[in-house]
Amino acid sequence: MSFSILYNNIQIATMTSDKPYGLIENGAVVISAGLIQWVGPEKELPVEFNGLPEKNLDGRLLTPALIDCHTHLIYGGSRATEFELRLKGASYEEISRSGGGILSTVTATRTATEEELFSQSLPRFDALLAEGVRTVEIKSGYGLDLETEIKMLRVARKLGQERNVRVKTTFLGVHAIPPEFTSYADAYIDYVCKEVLPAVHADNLADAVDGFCENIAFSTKQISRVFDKARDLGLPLKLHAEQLSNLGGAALAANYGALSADHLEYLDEAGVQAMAKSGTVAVLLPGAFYTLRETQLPPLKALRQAGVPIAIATDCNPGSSPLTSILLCINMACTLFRMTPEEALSGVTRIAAQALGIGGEVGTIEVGKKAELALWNVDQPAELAYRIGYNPLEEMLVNSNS
Ligand code: DI6
Ligand code: FE
Repeated sequence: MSFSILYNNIQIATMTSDKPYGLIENGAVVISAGLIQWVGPEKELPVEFNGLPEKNLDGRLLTPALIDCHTHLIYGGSRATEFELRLKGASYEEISRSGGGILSTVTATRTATEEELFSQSLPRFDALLAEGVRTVEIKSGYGLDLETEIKMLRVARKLGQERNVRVKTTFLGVHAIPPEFTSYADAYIDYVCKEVLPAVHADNLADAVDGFCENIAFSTKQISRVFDKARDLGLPLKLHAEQLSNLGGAALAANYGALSADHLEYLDEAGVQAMAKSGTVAVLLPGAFYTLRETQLPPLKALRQAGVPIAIATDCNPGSSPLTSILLCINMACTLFRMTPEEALSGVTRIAAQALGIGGEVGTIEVGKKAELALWNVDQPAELAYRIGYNPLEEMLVNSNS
């Protein structure tokens, strides 16, 4: 429902880039018709807004609603057994090569009905929303056949409708080589380009296209073929690159003008430069780094120096990152990657929006942006990064014009 309201007595982390957190002390925000109409220090409020219904927010912290810009949260089954195997010494790569890993989730996802997939995924989705998230990117990639990829993407759309939040869907058909195509990866790429991607696009089920560029998955040459097709269809691109080794995937993505390249632990200087040149966002995923007990850190200093925008995300998936907490993700980005709390918060707001191509709509508290705000019971923004396993969300302030 649409209404006009003035919120006052707030500390506002606008997350604009002009000063740390874009912070406004003793601030006020006017929202109406689904949009932010005014934001600034309370004492500068224009007279035209006098007389609006007011709500005093008791000095609490207001941020843009958070954005999780990289998840695989729709899947069947669980990989707890694989977790146990890894603790006994098996590596993620070994498990993957012996038919476990992503392929075991593919079997469970193919077997599940659309309703089962929805009900298994909803609690993961809700866990994210409970911590102030209002935009979630969700990838396919556990179907690897036309029917199941479509089933996953339909469930993604339904989750967004069910909770009335923004879901951006990403087609990740080139996530792994399905069992039917073992030793025929190029034939699988043909199938994806000729049948699966066009059908997914015809049903308007994909907002972007992603791939897994890795020795255990697809080469840069194979990814290029999918990117060419996606570009023909007018779909934005993303890429899982340099997660376990350096194949030059990030530079490839950058050369295609991709929105983001994600993971990036093994990114080299040439990749950093290519991303800087194209404005491709680096999406870092501390949950996967933590779960896989990775020791190679993403090149944070080089990314900063080159001015590459940096987002962070949960990568919520059953294998390498069973993480459904955006606040823990923020904490991990600081503790594991040494990002500053301000960088981490920008990484789940302004820059995460950029990684999804929706930077003009959400991600900061500015006039004209969507009125999707999170109110926190904390004294300063760094507390959102500092606490571990604690959720200080007071409430979501959302104004929709529909
Ligand atoms: N990289 C990842 O970390 C996830 N996918 C990918 O390409 C892992 C997915 C899984 O193990 O199920
Ligand atoms: Fe991922």
